Amino acid sequence: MNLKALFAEHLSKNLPYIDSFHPFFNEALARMLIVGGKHFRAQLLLTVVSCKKNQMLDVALDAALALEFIHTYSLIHDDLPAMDNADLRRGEQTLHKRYDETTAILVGDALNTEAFLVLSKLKVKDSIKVALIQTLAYNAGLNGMVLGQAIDCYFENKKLNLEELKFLHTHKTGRLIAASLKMASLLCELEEKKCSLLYEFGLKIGLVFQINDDIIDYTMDETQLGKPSKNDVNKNSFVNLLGLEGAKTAKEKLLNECKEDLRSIDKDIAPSLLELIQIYL
Ligand code: GRG
Repeated sequence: MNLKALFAEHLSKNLPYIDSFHPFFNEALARMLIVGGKHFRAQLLLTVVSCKKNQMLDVALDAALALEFIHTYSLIHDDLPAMDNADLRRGEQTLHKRYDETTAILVGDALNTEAFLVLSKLKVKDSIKVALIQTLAYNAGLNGMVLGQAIDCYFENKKLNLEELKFLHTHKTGRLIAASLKMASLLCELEEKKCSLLYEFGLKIGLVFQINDDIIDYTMDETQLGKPSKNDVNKNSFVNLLGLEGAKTAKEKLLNECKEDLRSIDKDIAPSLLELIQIYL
């Protein structure tokens, strides 16, 4: 079974669940996870672990679960009326539309905290467990995705320059992607130098991911995307700042740099990661 299918199966068997008399909380909790997405971050982590320490794959599946819980929480909150006010996500009604705003906020909160509970139960050395928890907290939280989102929301309708735009998206999108690779490095106990090179590579590929997302937002329709398109008109997107052709050129340049970086970081990992990147970027 390939890693994508393996993760999808693991996720379907480990959906968060709580016994209570709430009539639909479990259904809401699982909804966006069942619908699923590309599982890009989970696949990044699993790819590195399968190349460097395949015997850790079972533990890595749970670490990947934690990443997808965090990522899914961020999308649920991003879609809320206070943020993007989106009706569609992953080709489905967003949670606040299907249920209500309160449920969507609380499902996001639950997935966020559940991610750390999952990590706290991993069967690894305490030092690795702490490092994994720190890595996810640092990159998803104040030092990463949350700060990026705060800047994105505050500066909607206010134009940022290229450096500021990169800062925003390195935090909002890049840090969680980079965390996936760092968590994999920690699980495989890779040397520190390689761990930080992979993290830096993750930040760069995260930026490519974001530029690509801006390009597809501009060029595809809602049915193709499974979420509202042309949603970035008032936002600080790479297409708005550089134009469509400029964004495409920037993406290709950065992507080529990433490919070169990867080949020099680790010869065992490079082919499989390049294959994964090729699929989505
Ligand atoms: C609410 C704290 C908080 C943060 C939200 C990730 C995020 C921050 C907002 C999403 C906005 C967005 C469209 C960003 C572009 C890049 C991105 C993260 C796209 C969505 O991720 P995919 O493409 O989604 O991996 P799937 O559905 O495939 O999992």
